[in-house]
Amino acid sequence: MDNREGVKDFMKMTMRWFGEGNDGVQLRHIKQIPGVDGVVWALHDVPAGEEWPMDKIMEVKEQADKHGLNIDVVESVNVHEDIKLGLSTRDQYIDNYIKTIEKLARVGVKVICYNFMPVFDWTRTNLFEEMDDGSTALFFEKSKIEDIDPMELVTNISENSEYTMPGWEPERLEHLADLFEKYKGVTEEDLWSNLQYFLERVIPVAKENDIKMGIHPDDPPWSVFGLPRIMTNKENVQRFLNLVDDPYNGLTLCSGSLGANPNNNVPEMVREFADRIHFAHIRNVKTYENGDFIETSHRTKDGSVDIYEVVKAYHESGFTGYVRPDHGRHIWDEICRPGYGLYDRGLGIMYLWGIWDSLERKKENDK
Ligand code: DNO
Repeated sequence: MDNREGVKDFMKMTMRWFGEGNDGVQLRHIKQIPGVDGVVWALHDVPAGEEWPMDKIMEVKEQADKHGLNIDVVESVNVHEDIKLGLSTRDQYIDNYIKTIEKLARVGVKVICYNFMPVFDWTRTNLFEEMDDGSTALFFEKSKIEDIDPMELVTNISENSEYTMPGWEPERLEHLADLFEKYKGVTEEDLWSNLQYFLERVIPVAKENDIKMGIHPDDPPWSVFGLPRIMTNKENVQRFLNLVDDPYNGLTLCSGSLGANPNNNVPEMVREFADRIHFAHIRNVKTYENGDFIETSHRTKDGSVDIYEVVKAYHESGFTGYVRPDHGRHIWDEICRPGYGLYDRGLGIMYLWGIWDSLERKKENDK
């Protein structure tokens, strides 16, 4: 029995899981990490824009149930490019999105994470950058991205990983040239209005089904390859929330994505948007003056994001939403999906609980 059962005023810790047998991290491993109650999941083999099949959803539920883990959070139901592009074909894809929301509600899903980044989801230039201690981590080298052809980057990334990474699905990226062509002339303002169109159709359905939608910020939070990106900073997050001013239109606040830009004050954003944050990704990055960044351990001292302050901001806001440790480094010779090993994410979870529990104890003692 989890000793947090019945405790209502705590963050709810989860861990991302890619399916049994799909990578090294299995439900029985996740279950052994203290304070983790659920998995963050998706049907990774269903292409964006298609309706998710109920039998496959049920299969996930049954597997998780066996381990006593909840499946409250889905990351991601991906948004088809035609929706982001505002093409006339978008309505059929939005219809499918809506049907998926309704099906997910039937198995008790509470939060759906998605993003609105054109073509590329998260972008890095090296998946296994060596750190001084011999561990490796995801790295973004700004000058490299300015010079590299997007197709070359896709090839490099896929050749360096035996896994298909979320957001880097080959069947989508094989149409890269065509996609770039379609995005020619699409401005940030176009993206805003296409996002609004999507939200106006989807949020009422999410609300009816009691599922909170949480958009993920752009990673990194600036334009790559000349493509427009809009979920990048505090002002734009506020603008997003105003597009449909409803609690069901909320955020997946990712400290590592937003934190890659040193001008973003993540703890401040947590405090400001706490009541619209449904899902928190908490991880650290070390940023450099030239715009490069590397993913570090969660510990405040190791990176540029003050994770202690981030957790404190959640704690003081009375946050009871879902959290995941997000990415980790690759340590102890673990062979794993880039960013998603068991060991460093497990360490990250314990750091986050360590901060939370000591803040909680202090609050109790101060009463
Ligand atoms: C990368 C993830 C992203 C994230 C999506 C949300 O590891 O953080 O792929 O899941 O942007 O839709």
